[in-house]
Amino acid sequence: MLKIYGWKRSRAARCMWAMEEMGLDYEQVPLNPHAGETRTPEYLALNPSGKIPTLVHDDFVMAESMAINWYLASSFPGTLLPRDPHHGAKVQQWTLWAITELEPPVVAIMREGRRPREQIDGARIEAWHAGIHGILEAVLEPHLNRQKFLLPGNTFTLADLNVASVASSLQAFDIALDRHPAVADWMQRCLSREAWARVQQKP
Ligand SMILES: N[C@@H](CCC(=O)N[C@@H](CS)C(=O)NCC(=O)O)C(=O)O
Repeated sequence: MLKIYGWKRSRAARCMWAMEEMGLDYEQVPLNPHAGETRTPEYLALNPSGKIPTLVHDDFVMAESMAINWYLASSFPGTLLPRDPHHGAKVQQWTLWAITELEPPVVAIMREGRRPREQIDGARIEAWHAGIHGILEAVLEPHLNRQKFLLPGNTFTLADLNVASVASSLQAFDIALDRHPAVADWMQRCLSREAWARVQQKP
């Protein structure tokens, strides 16, 4: 039995996306952190950081969305995680790039936007925007100009899912992709997948 804790407006969405891609049967417990639902003693016993997502697979408990996705893709083999060790390593490379290079400035912009209007530092937001455009231009755009998906072989893999799940919030923070047409096309390919559409129907 697979159970994922977290509502879709969180990093739990990327884990549900992975399970939807793999056709797995799972239960979602749509915890809302803004309502204190991640700070109950029951939830803190599962995940002491009080963050979502958490995956429970029978009696095995996992935190950290990207580690959960690796666990899912390696426990339920399919096309998301290629067998070739070079490809598996590339999945890790892209995933780490997404969470260490791309996600931090996106989260910083989100947090800055939550401050009282008079305290928002527009110059800092602009610098984060410039940084994001810089790495998209230097890393993702040239790569996706050469191939349809992140790994060789024209196949959607966990690398695409993990990176697109981070990039899916760019638009919400006014980071337009029209300056990066190959990235925009790839995002369209990833986010038009039925599995992602099914996640959007969740609470
Ligand atoms: N590195 C963790 C981050 C988890 C995280 O920060 N989750 C957010 C929602 S996306 C959360 O639970 N925030 C509520 C809080 O910090 O209290 C992961 O990828 O799973």
